[in-house]
Amino acid sequence: MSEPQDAPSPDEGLIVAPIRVGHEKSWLQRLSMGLSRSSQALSEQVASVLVKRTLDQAALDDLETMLIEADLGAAAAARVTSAFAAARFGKEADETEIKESLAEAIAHELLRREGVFDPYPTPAKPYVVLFVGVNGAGKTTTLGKIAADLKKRGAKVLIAAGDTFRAAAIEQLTVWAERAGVPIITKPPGSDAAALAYEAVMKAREDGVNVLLIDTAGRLQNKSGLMDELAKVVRVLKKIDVAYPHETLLILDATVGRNALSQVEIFTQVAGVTGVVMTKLDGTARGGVLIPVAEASKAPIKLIGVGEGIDDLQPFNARAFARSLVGLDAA
Ligand SMILES: Nc1nc2c(ncn2[C@@H]2O[C@H](COP(=O)(O)OP(=O)(O)O)[C@@H](O)[C@H]2O)c(=O)[nH]1
Ligand SMILES: [Mg+2]
Repeated sequence: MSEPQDAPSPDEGLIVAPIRVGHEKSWLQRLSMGLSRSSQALSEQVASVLVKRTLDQAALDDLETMLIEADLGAAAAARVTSAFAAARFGKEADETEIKESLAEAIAHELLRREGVFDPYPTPAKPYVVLFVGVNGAGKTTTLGKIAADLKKRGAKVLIAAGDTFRAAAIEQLTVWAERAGVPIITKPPGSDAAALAYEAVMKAREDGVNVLLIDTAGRLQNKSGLMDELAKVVRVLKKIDVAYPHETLLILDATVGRNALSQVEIFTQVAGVTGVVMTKLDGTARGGVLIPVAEASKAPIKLIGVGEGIDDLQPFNARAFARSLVGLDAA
C-alpha cells in the first residue's frame, strides 16, 4: 500500500459523503424519495395536461411533448404515448388512473432491459468486476457501496484503486475501503493501471477473495488516453483469464441527461459493458432519461443510485422504477 502524495484540492469538496445510519426506510421508500424530483415534475404535468379531459389526439400530443421534456427521447415518448392511448383513448380518467397507465407503458419499455448484478455467491474466485465511466459519474461511490454490501453479506472482497490518475482518487477509495472494512490495493499516483489490475488479480487468487472490485480513471478531456488505458486494463485481465472481467459496469450520471447516450456508445466499444448503473437519479427532475439509455445500451440496467448513502444503491426493478417515476406507490 502506498500513501497518497498530495491532498485533494479544496474545490473537490468532501471526499466521501457523510454516511446515513439505520434502516428506518424500506428500499421502496428510498426509491420513491430518490425519484421525488422527477415524480413531482411529472405529476404536475399530468395534473395540468391530462386530468379531467377527454383523452383525444390533442391530449395525447401534449402527453408526448411532456414525455420528451422528461428526457425520454422521441422514439420512447411515441411508444409510451401509443401504449397509453391503447388503454385510455377517448375516455376521461382521474390522476391515479392516468398514472397507472403511464407507469404500465413505461414499465413495458424497461422490463426487458432489467438485469441482475449478482457477484456473490458465485463459483468464480475471484469474481472480477470492472467499474468504468466518465469522471464524476459515481464509479468510486458505487464501488464503495457495493463493497460494503458484499462484506455485510459475508463475501471476501478486495478493492483495486485503478484510478491511478490522481492522489485524491486513491484517497477517496481508501476511505470507502476502510468504511466497508475491506482491503485495498493501491499504487502511487501515475502508476500503470493495468499493472495494478494484474497485481490485484494475483493477490485476490492468493487470498481466496470472492469478489475483486477494480476502479478506473475516467477523464473526458483526455479521451483517447483514457480509452487506451481502459482497453489495456481489459486486455491484461483477459490475458490472465478470458472470463475476466466477469462484469464491466458502466456508471452513468442521470443529471447529465441525454449526454449519457454517447457515453454508452463509447464505453461499450472500448470496454465491452455488461451492465449499466445509473446514479444520481435523486439529483434530477428528468429521471426519464433512464428509458432512452436502456434502449441504447446493449447491456441491461442492473443498479440505480438514488442518493449518496451506502443504502442508496438499489437493484434495478423496472416496475418499481416506473411506478415511482410517475409518483405512484411502487409496491
Ligand atoms: N446524490 C447522489 N450523489 C451521488 C450518487 N452517486 C454518486 N454521487 C456523488 O457524485 C460525486 C462523484 O462520485 P464519484 O464516485 O467520486 O465519481 P467517479 O469520478 O466516477 O469515481 C460524489 O460526490 C458522490 O457522492 C447518487 O446516487 N446520488
Ligand atoms: Mg473515482
